[in-house]
Amino acid sequence: MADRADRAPACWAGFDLSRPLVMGILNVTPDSFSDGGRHAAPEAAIAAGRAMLEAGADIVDIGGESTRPGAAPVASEEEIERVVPAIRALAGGGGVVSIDTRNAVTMAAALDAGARIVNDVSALAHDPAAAALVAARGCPVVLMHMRGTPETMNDAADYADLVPEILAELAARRDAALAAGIAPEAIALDPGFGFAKRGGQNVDLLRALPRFRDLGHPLLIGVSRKRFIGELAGSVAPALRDPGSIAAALFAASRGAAILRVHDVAGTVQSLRVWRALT
Ligand code: HH2
Repeated sequence: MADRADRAPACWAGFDLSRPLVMGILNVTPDSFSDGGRHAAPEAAIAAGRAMLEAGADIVDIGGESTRPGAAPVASEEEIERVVPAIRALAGGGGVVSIDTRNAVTMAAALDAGARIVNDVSALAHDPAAAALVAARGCPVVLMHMRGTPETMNDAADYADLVPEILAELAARRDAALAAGIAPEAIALDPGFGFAKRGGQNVDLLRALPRFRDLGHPLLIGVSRKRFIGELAGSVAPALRDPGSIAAALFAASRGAAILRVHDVAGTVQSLRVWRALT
């Protein structure tokens, strides 16, 4: 255990990691699985992002392409048009913004508009130019585990031995990032809940978080409103899954998660405050 604690990074992206960070989800899309269309207009997106920062979000994660199972890709030009107004407004007001994208040109446009962090569900595998871009910009990056693409990932969830395979595949993406010149301290890792994982596999992954922490990078956990939360809660629709999502986020925090990617910022911030006061 001492070894594990020694290897846990103390900070990431300029944040002190002695408490879990809250990353608010802002999908500027017409088709995201739980909030599609709600923030598609720039004014609505900006207002929602400001409300998250006021509620205590450390980071607002802005995405212009849904990655729900079966989602079709969006052209980068359209993705950039969707995300840049919200990035400019929120970063211009002093908020820390991450860009949730698989495309290098969108990463570049978002960083130019003031985003500070790149969050890539393909772990920089989708776009051959992405790793060099992140290395050149020197920005923090989240590398998430996935197999296939959002269109195909549901057919790629067969594992002989779930945790060791995902650990090895995520470590390989981390090693590719290091080989591209990305600094080790810039990297956060994410097991990728719901991405090429079926119901109970997500539960097994959550329970195995300490093994992911042993990779030596901060862990980001994105369980908010995902299908397995709805299943565990008893067939609950996506928009009604925040209480179950918070329960899973607190469990993840207790197992070493450093960054919690959530829809319900206010609820998560309050729950974390109480949980921290009691532990
Ligand atoms: N999940 C989603 C999108 N981006 N990034 C990371 N690092 N980890 C995740 O688990 C993750 C992510 C999917 O959720 P959401 O953004 O709510 O929906 P959609 O992809 O439909 O926009």
